[in-house]
Amino acid sequence: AQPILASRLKADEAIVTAWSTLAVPILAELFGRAGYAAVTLDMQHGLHDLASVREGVASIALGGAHRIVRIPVGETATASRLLDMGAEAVIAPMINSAADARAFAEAMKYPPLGARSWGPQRGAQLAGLSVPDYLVRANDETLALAMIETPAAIAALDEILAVPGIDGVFVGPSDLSLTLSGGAKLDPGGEKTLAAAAEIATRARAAGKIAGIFCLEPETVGKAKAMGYRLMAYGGDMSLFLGAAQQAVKAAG
Ligand code: 3PY
Ligand code: MG
Repeated sequence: AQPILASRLKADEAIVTAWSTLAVPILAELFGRAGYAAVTLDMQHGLHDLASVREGVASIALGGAHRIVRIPVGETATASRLLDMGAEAVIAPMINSAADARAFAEAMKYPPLGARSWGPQRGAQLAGLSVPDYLVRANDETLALAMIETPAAIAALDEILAVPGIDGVFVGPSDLSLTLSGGAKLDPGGEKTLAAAAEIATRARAAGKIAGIFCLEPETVGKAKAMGYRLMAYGGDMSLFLGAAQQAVKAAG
């Protein structure tokens, strides 16, 4: 049987996910070949659309990594479609209230937990499951991760964590720093942001839920792990490519 992202995270294993913003499926595959345990396709700020995600999740599987997708704000119907296409986890940005969390969980989970409509198609195939097995296992083995990136979300955190079907949280430190400072500054690695992140991880773990976070610096991955985070995003295709290309130009000059 193939490894299951949900099982690995629930067993407290640390997973680093690459961040795919360029809508080029082969790049998502190459992340896995490079050794990343997971790849996240970003439909919120990245260039991904449904067509590139449809091909991208299959490419991630070909590269041997776990398949995660981030939806645009509020697009809960898209979350259901992404599960049908084979995402193992969906990250939903700007979950600021228990009501936001309930709408997301409803799209992500089959009854009685939620109201996901039936038709897993490619999802069952990529999970390596028969269709009847997929029904039995999908609610436990696909993850709904709610992004915590505003003071409102922090205020509602315990209620968000208590929503049935929400498997964990995922911190967006850039938006969090922007909203915590009232729009004054982006400070994803700042003291105040990290203190808030530490608090979010503690509360998530206390609720028995998974904690994930976006990391802009490699050092933040270790710091986040020490705080209790287990899903860390680090490494984006655009900046990695630009950095490597700049080095090549320099080396050839
Ligand atoms: C944030 O830092 O706000 C994010 O959403 C990371 O992608
Ligand atoms: Mg954000």
